[in-house]
Amino acid sequence: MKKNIVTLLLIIIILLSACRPRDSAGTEGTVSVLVYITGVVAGSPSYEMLAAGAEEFAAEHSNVTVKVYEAGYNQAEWEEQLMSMVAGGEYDLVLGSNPSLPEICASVSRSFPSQHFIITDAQYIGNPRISTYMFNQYEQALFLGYLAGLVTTGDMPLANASKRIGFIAAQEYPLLTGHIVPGFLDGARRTDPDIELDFRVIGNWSDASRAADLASGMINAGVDVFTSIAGSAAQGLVRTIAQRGAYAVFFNSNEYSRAPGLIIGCGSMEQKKLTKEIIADFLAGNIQFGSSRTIGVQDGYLNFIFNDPGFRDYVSADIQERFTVFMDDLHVGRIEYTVPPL
Ligand code: RBF
Repeated sequence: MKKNIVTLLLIIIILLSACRPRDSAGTEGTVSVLVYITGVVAGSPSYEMLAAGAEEFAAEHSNVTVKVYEAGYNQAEWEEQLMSMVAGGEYDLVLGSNPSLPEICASVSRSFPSQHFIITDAQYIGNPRISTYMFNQYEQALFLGYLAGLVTTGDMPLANASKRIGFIAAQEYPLLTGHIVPGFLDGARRTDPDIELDFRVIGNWSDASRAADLASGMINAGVDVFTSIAGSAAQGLVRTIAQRGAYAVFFNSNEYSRAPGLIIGCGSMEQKKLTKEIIADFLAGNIQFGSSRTIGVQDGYLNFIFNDPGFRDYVSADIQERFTVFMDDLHVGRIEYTVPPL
């Protein structure tokens, strides 16, 4: 009898603790974060910065633990994997970075309604457990496109007579086709309205050989300046421009040293800084769930990396000068542009 009562009490205690509402800082002021990588960390700067930011924050705060989980390239499995990761209720926060993640989180949220999600590189409004941060990638595409336009119409050694620039994408998705590609072409055409964009799609985020083949075909068609949104597959583009001689500009991170003299422009995205700020805000209970924030050049989350020999030593002086004026104007809001609705 006594044993039964003890067992019953134990069950009640366990049930009560499982049902206890959690505030954003967890139950004992500790926070357990799952960094859910929709792909593979290595070779994708946006994921590398997300994981590094979370791990660095955990190293600086003893009350924060971080687990980085790589879900791999099979997008059909992401929802089921995330569902099983959060099923145990051990994570106070799921952090991710991918435009397609909020929908998946919303679906998981229906089964686990108390789970909190914060997703960067995405826009989603209206779910009380999901908060998103969107980089203004139209803006980054605009200034990288402007530089590509100056180079393809200019007289640097590898620039040819055709006004043709290239874009290699891993796959098509709304943020890419709605903001990044149009922004890149808009920027380029501000230097010369006759510029054409050769846009080609790899089909996945890892096939560097296919990216190399596409790049080679595009060089044959007259492309002399490339960009890409292709994760680790972009290595194939780097290989081809080194073999054949062409330029490239890169989004989000410092890639100059991968092909000095050929990678002549790199944007930067402050994803690591943002990740650390997000976890700090979550700890402090300062995240506005249900809402989305857009951040760009004027907020200091997107920029161009001027201070690198890859730009300083290889881009002609007149192009550096014209591009610097454009970036200065962008910083002070003197460049007008319209971001299309997604
Ligand atoms: N970007 C990467 O760098 N590596 C990836 O593996 C990757 N996978 C993606 C998968 C999907 C379904 C989508 C929609 C985007 C992916 N991105 C990836 C793009 C990334 O989220 C971001 O939009 C670009 O890196 C531009 O900042």
